[in-house]
Amino acid sequence: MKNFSVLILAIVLFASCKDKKSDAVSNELAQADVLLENLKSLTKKGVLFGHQDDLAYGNGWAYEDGNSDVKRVVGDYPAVYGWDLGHIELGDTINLDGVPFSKMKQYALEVYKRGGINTFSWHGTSPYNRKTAWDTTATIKHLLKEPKFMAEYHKDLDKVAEFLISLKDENGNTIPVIYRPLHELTGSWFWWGKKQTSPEDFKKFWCLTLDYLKSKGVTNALYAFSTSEVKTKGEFLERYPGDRYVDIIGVDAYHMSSVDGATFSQGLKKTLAILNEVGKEHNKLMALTEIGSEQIPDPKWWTEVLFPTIEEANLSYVLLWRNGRPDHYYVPYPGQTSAKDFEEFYKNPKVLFQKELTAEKIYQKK
Ligand code: BMA
Repeated sequence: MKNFSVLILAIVLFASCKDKKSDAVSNELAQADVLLENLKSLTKKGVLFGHQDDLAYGNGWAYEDGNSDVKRVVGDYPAVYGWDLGHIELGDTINLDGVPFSKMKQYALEVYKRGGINTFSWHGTSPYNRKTAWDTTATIKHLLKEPKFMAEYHKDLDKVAEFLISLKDENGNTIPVIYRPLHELTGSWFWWGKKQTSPEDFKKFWCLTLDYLKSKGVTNALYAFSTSEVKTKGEFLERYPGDRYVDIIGVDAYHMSSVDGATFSQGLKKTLAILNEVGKEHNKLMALTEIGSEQIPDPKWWTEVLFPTIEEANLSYVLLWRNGRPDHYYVPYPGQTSAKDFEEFYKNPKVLFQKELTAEKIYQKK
């Protein structure tokens, strides 16, 4: 009897990892698929430039309609806008970095209306002990074994689902977005991290997360699977949940101040070559889902470090991290050391900002 239950459980878990998109395709899903297809062809033209929390705050300002540090320097908005859902699970009205969820929703609509792209990550607190995302207790193991903690996680996902579904335009159409849960999964600093979770448990958890969101009616999300920097293809694929559960593959990579530009570039190029191998074999869109050099001390970082590193990498987008504090920012503001170089980078025809993306009509079926 016991073996029989185990068998049934195994079948259910296995099946749950295979079934995404098997249902009738809804309008919203078709919309998200249009976005995915258009992004795939756009990769041939260039790489989209993105920035976390771009419209919410920047150097010396916060919540001023229309403002953006990127725009202050180059006169154009980024093409991709990152937002984080951390603390939505607590029922808070502002996220972990102080962005009101109501504002985030308003920005996401504004972005969609001008033909930009929204991507969401989730630095969520642990459903096991409610410590921060950076808690390194082996959490997933508990969630999979103990229904009371899984129920907590489901409650968290309910809030995420509610938010994603609420992203609608004036005609009631749900806005397609990129959702990037459980990110930097090959690092060991989040509760879902490598040392805290076996590959099998991670894959199971990824699939049940997506299945649960879908069961709650989320049809407008493309899913990004994003690791931290990896050294081998095996490392990248060890926790990969399968093609049906992933739309975009990516890595997060930061240029630390202790490392010179050439060394950073060389290392990241190796990771991007791995990403390209996997992307080709699995037919996935690729992205640098987070990148940056904190405070950008190198005046030529954009044209001499970033661009040469990503030039041949067939990426859909690069997302620079947030301009959160005077000591924690990743895009320049007027007068910043690298601002002039950022203007040169902007002019590069292979790097696409909002104006170029708007012309592409990314949400329209071609
Ligand atoms: C980190 C830092 C933190 C922030 C977190 C989530 O990289 O920017 O200050 O809280 O991302 O956005």
